[in-house]
Amino acid sequence: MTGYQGPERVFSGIQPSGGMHLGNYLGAIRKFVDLQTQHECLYCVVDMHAITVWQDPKSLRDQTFHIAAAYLAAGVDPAKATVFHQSAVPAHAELAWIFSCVARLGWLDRMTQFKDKAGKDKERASVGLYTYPVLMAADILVYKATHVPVGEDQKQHLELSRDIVGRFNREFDAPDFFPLPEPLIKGPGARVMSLRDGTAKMSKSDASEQATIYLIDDADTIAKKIKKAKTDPEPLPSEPKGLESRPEAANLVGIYAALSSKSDEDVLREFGGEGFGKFKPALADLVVEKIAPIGAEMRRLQADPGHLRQVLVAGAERASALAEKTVRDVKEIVGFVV
Ligand code: ATP
Ligand code: LTN
Repeated sequence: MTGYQGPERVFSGIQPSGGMHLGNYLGAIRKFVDLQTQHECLYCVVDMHAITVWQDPKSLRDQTFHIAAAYLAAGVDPAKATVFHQSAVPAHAELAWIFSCVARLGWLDRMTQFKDKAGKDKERASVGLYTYPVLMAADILVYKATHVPVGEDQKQHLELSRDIVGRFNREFDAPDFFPLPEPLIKGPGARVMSLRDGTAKMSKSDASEQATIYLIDDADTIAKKIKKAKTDPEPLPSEPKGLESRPEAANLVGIYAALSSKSDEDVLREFGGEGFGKFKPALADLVVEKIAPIGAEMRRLQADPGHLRQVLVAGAERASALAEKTVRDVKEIVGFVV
């Protein structure tokens, strides 16, 4: 618990580390759009996080514009929400250093994403990949954000942010200083799985292009990927219980439900007893209807990187004003000469 009394604020970020996909849309960006009308929101392109694994400098800038384009194309309005890139606001890195002196090695040792991403040879992983969740905590707390819309995979990182807040507020005897950020995870689409393996999450970095529906895919490509998606030979069950040991079927039903704002029950009421020969074309039509227009708008926006740059730079200016105030106060609390 903290005694934080400040305003509610939403923060989230996406790494410019590859093509935006259906999982990013359903798990994150779609929520960003819904939240911007009721809350003060900041949406960041976290380029400093992206370089925790190698990024070719020749493509990083374009990838940053790609994420910004996805935000805007999906409906994030820079007049309502602050859209910016992380590296333009040095306060994130400053607070991350202080937080790295608050977080304990034991906490970071438990992070499953580090284990997954570092793979077998963790001696060769960057130090940044290891301290990644500390920078993430700084992203959120430099704005004293109270709510963080993310997909299911970020739950553990959010818990670490909360641990950092608890320890900071306690150790420095500043019980009201930082809020405990709440993850906003629930809802259909919080965990979209690969089209090739219903037990692995859909990811920017999947080796198979066929596993992932990119927001930039055209209608034809989307339809082909869904047609080829891995399934089993059984017809769809008439109730969600029947999906329990059928991860691929569960994933496709989940995508249909998330995009049509229905429950799995409703979808199975409609398609229960049908084979994939009937369900897949219906799903392909729905994904094309909802995603292809976003892709088209992204292409239009990406053709004018000058405009995207302006949006990011203006956003960074607004974000900096908030972030610098927090860092000044933190320096005071920690005992630095200010
Ligand atoms: P990578 O898989 O290469 O690590 P990513 O696709 O997970 O990258 P991130 O930038 O790490 O992309 O995630 C951006 C946002 O999208 C986060 O909120 C994350 O939780 C969400 N997200 C990512 N993949 C999925 C998914 N398969 N289902 C639901 N949400 C997802
Ligand atoms: N780790 C997140 C990206 C991220 C983020 C954040 C999300 C970096 N900083 C702050 C929410 C809040 C991911 O999706 N991989």
